[in-house]
Amino acid sequence: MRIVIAHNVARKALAWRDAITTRLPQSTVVTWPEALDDLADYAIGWHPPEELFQRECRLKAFFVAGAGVDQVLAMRSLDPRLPIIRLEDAGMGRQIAHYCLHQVLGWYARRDAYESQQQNRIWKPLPAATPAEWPIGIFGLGQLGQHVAQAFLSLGFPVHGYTRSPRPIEGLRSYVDPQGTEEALAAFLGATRVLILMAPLTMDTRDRFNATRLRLLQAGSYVINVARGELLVENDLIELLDSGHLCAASLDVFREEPLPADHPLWRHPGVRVTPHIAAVTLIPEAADQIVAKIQDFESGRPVSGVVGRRRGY
Ligand code: OXD
Repeated sequence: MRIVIAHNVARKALAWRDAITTRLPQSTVVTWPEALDDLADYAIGWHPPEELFQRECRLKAFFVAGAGVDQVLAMRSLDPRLPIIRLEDAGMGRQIAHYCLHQVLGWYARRDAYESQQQNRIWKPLPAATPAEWPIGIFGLGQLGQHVAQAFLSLGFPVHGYTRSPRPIEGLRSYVDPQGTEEALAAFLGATRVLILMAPLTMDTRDRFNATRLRLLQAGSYVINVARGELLVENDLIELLDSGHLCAASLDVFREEPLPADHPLWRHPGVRVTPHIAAVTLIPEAADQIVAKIQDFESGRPVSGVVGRRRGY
């Protein structure tokens, strides 16, 4: 079997090559643009170049080496029949849950207020919160969203989930909305104090969170974006933070990455910026999963995680 790795970070491409070679010692694994003696059977990649799909025209499948598939689906040279297979959790759910818990528990425990009191040597206990006052709203209940939902439920937070298809999770209040209606979204937002964006970037989710929809959140709400920057209209978020309707936001993803040095989000007092690290691909876990899927593919067994091209995830 011939496998080509096309990762935009050279060091990671080599790590992927080694991880796949160890697991499939009979295969020939190279990193792009190195050529094989014949066309490749499979490619594994992250932000691959357009030329990959022009040269490797006999791929049986392309495996995305990360959570989101939007950048691959946007490629012009992609054959519409080529199966695109995404990672299914592979250790990312745990990481994203930790990221979101860290942000919410900091707000909940009034971290900023106590930090400022410490700077001014003020000893003053503030009223303690209860989880019931902090309803969490998760927009997008795929595998990662479900992981985050379970993490908050286990700590006693009320959790609301907005989803296209039903996800039976005990204790979760779900807003199942196959048509993407404004009514269901408004009901979900109205019940939410911390909005966590976890949905993929598609035509339906792009720019979904503009000023009009963010205003539907309870006054004094919080926003976490660990999905894609394009779900959120950043200037509208800033406007609502400035007006006081929103208290704070933790953003791990941005419309432009790296976030430009002069972008107002860097300096906004209500915003915490992290450089797209809420979940990183853990190569050993991801390689185990991809190799198992290649073996399923080769033996004609069904393979999970195949992206629906029209759906966009
Ligand atoms: C992503 C990733 O899809 O980092 O954002 O995997």
